[in-house]
Amino acid sequence: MGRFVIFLAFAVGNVAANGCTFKLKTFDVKVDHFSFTSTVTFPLRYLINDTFWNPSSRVAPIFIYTGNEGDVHWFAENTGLLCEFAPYFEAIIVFAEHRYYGWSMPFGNLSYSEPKYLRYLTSSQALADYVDLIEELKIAYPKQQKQHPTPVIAFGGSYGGMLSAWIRMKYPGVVTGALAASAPIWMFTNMTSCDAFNRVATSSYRITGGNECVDIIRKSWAAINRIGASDEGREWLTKTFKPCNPMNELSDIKLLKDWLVNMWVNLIMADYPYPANFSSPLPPYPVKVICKKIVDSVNDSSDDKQLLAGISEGATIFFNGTGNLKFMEFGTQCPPDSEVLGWGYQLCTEMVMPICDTGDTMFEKGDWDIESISDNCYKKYKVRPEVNYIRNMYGGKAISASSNIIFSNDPMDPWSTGGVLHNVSESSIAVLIPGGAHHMDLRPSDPLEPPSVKQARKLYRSVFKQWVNSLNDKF
Ligand SMILES: *[C@@H]1O[C@H](CO)[C@@H](O)[C@H](O)[C@H]1NC(C)=O
Ligand SMILES: *[C@@H]1O[C@H](CO)[C@@H](O)[C@H](O)[C@H]1NC(C)=O
Ligand SMILES: *[C@@H]1O[C@H](CO)[C@@H](O)[C@H](O)[C@H]1NC(C)=O
Ligand SMILES: *[C@@H]1O[C@H](CO)[C@@H](O)[C@H](O)[C@H]1NC(C)=O
Ligand SMILES: *[C@@H]1O[C@H](CO)[C@@H](O)[C@H](O)[C@H]1NC(C)=O
Ligand SMILES: *[C@@H]1O[C@H](CO)[C@@H](O)[C@H](O)[C@H]1NC(C)=O
Ligand SMILES: CC(=O)N[C@H]1CO[C@H](CO)[C@@H](O)[C@@H]1O
Repeated sequence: MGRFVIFLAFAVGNVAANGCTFKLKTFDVKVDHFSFTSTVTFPLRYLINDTFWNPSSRVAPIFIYTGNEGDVHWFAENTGLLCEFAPYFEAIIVFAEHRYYGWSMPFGNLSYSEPKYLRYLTSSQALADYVDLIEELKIAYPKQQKQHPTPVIAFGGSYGGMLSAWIRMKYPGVVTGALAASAPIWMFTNMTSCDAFNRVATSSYRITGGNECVDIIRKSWAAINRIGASDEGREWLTKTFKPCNPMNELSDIKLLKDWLVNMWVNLIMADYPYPANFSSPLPPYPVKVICKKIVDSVNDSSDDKQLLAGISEGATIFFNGTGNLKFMEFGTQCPPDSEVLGWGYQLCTEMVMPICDTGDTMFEKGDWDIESISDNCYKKYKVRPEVNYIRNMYGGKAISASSNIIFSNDPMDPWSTGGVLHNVSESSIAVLIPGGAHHMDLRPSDPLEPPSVKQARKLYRSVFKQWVNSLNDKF
């Protein structure tokens, strides 16, 4: 995947993304927003479509997607809501790229090379980037009637949704309201119990993939431990799962298990009723498809190898839909990937999200061991996580003073265990979307999506109208 090549191959031009087309632009932001002594800047990338913008409208807003941990195009391609709403609201549409991802590297190819360059990768710096960009856009796109302020609605899904909620909480004078879709802002220490995530994931698999599938996945961890104990077994695992490099060490087993855990989590998040395309194309209802493949392939066998071979066939559907994949992305020698490195760093600093397992789910039993996580973080990045950082920075559960935020969640999405599932104030509300998986409400509308998603969009439209109107009523 080698995302580092992206900024070398960068060219300004037009980009098509999912119905809307965008202009790709850059905007210089400070490397360190929280210092007056340094004025060093770097270009942050964003996508913009101003076709629907109506400067003579009293209420026409800026819609800004507060980009998360990846290339900005990826979010534009998988988010349809802004484009679908823009003509009605006569809005400008912007997708902003998160610093240290995609092409937006504060120190070019050195950005990930040393702690002194990586230290500006924080959610607060990213929010400050977006604030400066918004203020710049307000100037670049003035209203004809100067007394009319430009409303701003922030959008985001997952970590991007956390950012959209936080930017409204932190900068209420800049951002009028926020849609935080599947945003686990309470996935932090002492806000949710650490075993909830795996429980909800397992329940979802029981419903969508069936008990037999859950049973096979549950057994797979011990099977990997048994086979991976010998050199010969690891050779077999290497042949079967095709990591970037041979699994020579005993410690490589953990990488395989972590990679599979990630796959199961990503798969349930992406359980959409229509075909989707992430790292590779996925069929509709991919959980059902992949579980069926695995169950058929294991065929009631209790043989470790047959069980794991079945799992690897499922993994092939998930990752290798193109048939072009050379190896699976796990191992100690995979090519560097800024998404993996960057998110890894964020997990090692601010994003301390405890997940544990009591041994009665489809995942492996395990404690949340912050000491060993901290030591690994230090080894890898020379930093240690601060468990209460996010709570202190963004309010934790004490957010009843917030306003104009929609938190949307499918209660069967495991990330909803860290989501806001009840109304926290008059205008910071929770919307539950059964069957909505991980932020399906942001994705392009599709005839196959469940009615709950259509209803949620209807509600968003009327709530957004209130937000933009109420801002202007004050003038
Ligand atoms: C914005 O998207 C629409 C399609 O929905 C397209 O017609 C228009 O040309 C785009 N504008 C820009 C500036 O790319
Ligand atoms: C960064 O890129 C320059 C040339 O563009 C190259 O000379 C240098 O070795 C690269 N540095 C790293 C750390 O990759
Ligand atoms: C899926 O996405 C990849 C990369 O984002 C792209 O190269 C490919 O053409 C897409 N495939 C389909 C079927 O849309
Ligand atoms: C499944 O197992 C049964 C009995 O063990 C066997 O007869 C059958 O051929 C197997 N099916 C496949 C597809 O391997
Ligand atoms: C992906 O699929 C192709 C075609 O079936 C196969 O040759 C290749 O080995 C697969 N890659 C991986 C990593 O499984
Ligand atoms: C929160 O309030 C909104 C509107 O007042 C309502 O539609 C919604 O059902 C409430 N959400 C929950 C989870 O009670
Ligand atoms: C579930 C959890 O993480 N509980 C912790 C909450 O905070 C106290 C004091 O810091 C800890 O002792 C608990 O373990």
